[in-house]
Amino acid sequence: MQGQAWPSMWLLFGLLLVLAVTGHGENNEHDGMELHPVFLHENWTAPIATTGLLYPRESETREVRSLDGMWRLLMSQPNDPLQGIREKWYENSLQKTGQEIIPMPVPASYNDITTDNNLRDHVGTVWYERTFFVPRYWIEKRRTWLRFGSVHYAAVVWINGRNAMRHSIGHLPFEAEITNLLNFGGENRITVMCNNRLTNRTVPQGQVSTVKTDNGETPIQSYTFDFFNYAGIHRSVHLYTTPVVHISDIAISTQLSSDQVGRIDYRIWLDGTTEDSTVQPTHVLVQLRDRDGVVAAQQFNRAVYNGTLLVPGPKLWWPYLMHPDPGYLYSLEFELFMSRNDGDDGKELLDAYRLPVGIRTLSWTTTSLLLNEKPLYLRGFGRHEDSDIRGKGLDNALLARDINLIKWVGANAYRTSHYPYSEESMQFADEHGIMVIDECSAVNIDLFEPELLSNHMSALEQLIHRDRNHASVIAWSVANEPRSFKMGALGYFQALVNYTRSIAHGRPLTAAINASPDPPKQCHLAPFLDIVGFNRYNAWYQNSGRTDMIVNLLTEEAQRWHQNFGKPVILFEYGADTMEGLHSLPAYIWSEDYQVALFSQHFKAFDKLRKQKWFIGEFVWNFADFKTAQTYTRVGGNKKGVFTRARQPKEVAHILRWRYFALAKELDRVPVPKHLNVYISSQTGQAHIEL
Ligand code: GCB
Repeated sequence: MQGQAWPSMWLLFGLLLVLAVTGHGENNEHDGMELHPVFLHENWTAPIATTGLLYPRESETREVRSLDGMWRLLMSQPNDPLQGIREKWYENSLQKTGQEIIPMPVPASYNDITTDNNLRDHVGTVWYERTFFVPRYWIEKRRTWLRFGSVHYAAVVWINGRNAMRHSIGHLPFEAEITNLLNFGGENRITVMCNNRLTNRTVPQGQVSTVKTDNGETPIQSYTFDFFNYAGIHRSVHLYTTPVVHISDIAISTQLSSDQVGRIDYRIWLDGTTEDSTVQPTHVLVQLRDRDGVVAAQQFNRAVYNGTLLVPGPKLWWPYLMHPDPGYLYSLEFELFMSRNDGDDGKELLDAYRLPVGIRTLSWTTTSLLLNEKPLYLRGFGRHEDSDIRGKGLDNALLARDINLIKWVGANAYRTSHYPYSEESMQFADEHGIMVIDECSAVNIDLFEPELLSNHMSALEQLIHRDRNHASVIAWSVANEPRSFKMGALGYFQALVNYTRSIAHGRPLTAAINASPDPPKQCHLAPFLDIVGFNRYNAWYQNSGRTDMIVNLLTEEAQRWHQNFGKPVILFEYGADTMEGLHSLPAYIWSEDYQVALFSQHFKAFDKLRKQKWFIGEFVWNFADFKTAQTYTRVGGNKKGVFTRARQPKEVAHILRWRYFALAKELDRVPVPKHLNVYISSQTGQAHIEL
C-alpha cells in the first residue's frame, strides 16, 4: 500500500494507547461463543486498492539508491512503547534520547543479532535510524520516493523529523514520495518506529498479555503459529527517483491462442502532473524484447494506456523439468513520450520502465490445474524465510542457495508458507521456472469478525497487487490452517473468497486446511476454493511412530476431500521432525531413518492417488529446519526440514531427490541427472535405485 499522508501524530498516539493500555484486540482465548459472533457480511469494508509500488529498477529516466547497511537501533521499554512518540524521538537523532543505541544491520530481523535475550524476545516498539545524502541535482525535474520491501509488523516513518508514511502487515512493500521532506545536497535523517505486537485483529493473530517476573511486570507475546515472530526491517530500503510525470503501475496478463500466437494484455497507470503544458505525456511505446534484445512485438499508442501485444511463435514460460529451457522471460519495455507543441516530430522520452515477463497460460478444472494446456503435477515444499542470525532478513546468498537446492532435489514448486516472500525471491522463481503457491500471512486464524476480515482482505489485496505480474505464481493461498470448522468461518470465508476472486488476476484460489472433509469438524472454507489443499501429519502428530498407518488413511482422506468438494486436491504438508545425525535401526521417531520411512510410505500413497487425475501435488513440510517460539516440543526449532537450517541435506533429501527426478522422468521424459545414481558394484552397475 502506498504510504498515506498522515494528518496527525495523535492518531497513532491514540491507536497505540488503545493497544497498550486497554489491551483492545488481545485474544483472550479461543473458544468462548462471545468471541465467535454470528458473522454479519455487511460489517466489513473492502480495502482501498493499492497503487504504485513497481519494483525499483534503474532506467535512463530513473535512479535507484540502496539504504541498506548499518543503521542504529533503540529498544523502547516494553512497558512504555509510547515513550518515543510522547517525547518525539523522531525530531532529533536518537542519540539525544540518552538511551542505549546499538548498531543494527538492515535488512535483518533484530532478534538474533545481539546476545541479549531482552532484544530477542522484545514485545513492543523499536526505533531505527540512519543518515544519508541525496545529490543536489535530484531536486531538478524529478521526484524522490522511499520504498521499504517490508517491515514486520507495523511501521511509522519520518524523514528529517516529519512524518512520511505508515504501514502495517509484515512481508509486504510500502512507499511514499518524500521529495518535499528532503534536504537536497545535504544530510538527511530517516527514523522508523517498528511495532511487533500481534493482536487478534492483526494478520497473523497473536496475543499480548502481562506476566509477573522476578523483575516486575512485563508484556509477553504469544501466538499459535509455529515459527518465530521475527521483527524489524526485513527487506531492502530503497530511494528512487522518477520523472515528475511517470509510469506508476503496470498490470499484465498473458494468453496463447489455438494457433500458438502469444498474447500480452497490458495496462499502465501514470502519476503526476506539471503546470508546464509542454511536458505532457502523449505517446507510449511498448516493446517486447526477447533474451537477445530482439523486438518480438511492439505497439505505439497515442494517449492510450492499455493494449494487447501479439507474439507469433512465442518462447513460452515453462516450469523447471517440464521443458529444456525453463523460465524464459522477455523484457517488456514501456517508454512514455511527450511531443512538443510543434507537432509529432520532436518526441522526448519522459519515462522508461522494463518489466520481465513470461508468456504462459494457466487454467483449471474440477480435476486439474493446467499450464500451457498441460496438466501439472506439483512436487515441492512448504518453506520459510528463516536463517541463523539474520532471521527473516533478506539474504541474497541464502536465496541463491535455496533455489540451487530446490533444483538439485528436482522440485518444481513451493508454497510461500505462511506469508509473502521477498520480491527478489519471486523474481528468482520466475527466472528458474519454479512455480509458486503464493500465500498471504493469515496463519491459524481464529475469531472470525469484520475487522480481522478487512485486514485479511487487505493482506491479500496487497499481495496480489505486488505479485500479479509474475509468471511463477500459479495460485493464491488465502490462509494456512484457519479454524475453518467453526461456525463463524462460513460467512467469513464466503466474503473473503468472493472478494479475492474479484481481484485474483487469473489465478485459482487455494488454502492449506487442517479441518476435516467431513462433519462434525468439516471445513467451511473448502467449498469456496478452486483447489483444496490439506495438511496432514500421519505417523507424526497422529499415530506417532506408526508408519504402517499412512497409506490407507491418507488415500481415504484425499478421496473424501475430492468427493465432498469436487475440486483438485493437493497435500500441502506432511513430515516428521528429524534431528540431523540421529540414527536408529529399526526406525524411531526423530531419527533420520524415521523421516525416510515416513516419506517412503507417503510416496506409496501419492502413487495410488496419482492414478486419480484430481490429485495434483505433494508438498513436504518443510524445506529446511527453522526457528520457532520456545516450547518443549521443539528442540532448537522445528526440525522437519529436508535440509538443515544451514542448508545441508539430511538423508531423506537424497530419497526425495530420487523420487522427484523419477516423477520428472515419468511425467515429462526428463533425463535423470548423471550424478543421481551412485556406483555400488559392478553387479548392479551405476543404478542405486531403479528409475
Ligand atoms: C502445520 C503448520 C506449520 C507447522 C507444522 C508443524 O500444520 O501449518 O506451520 O510448522 O504443522 O510442524 O507442526
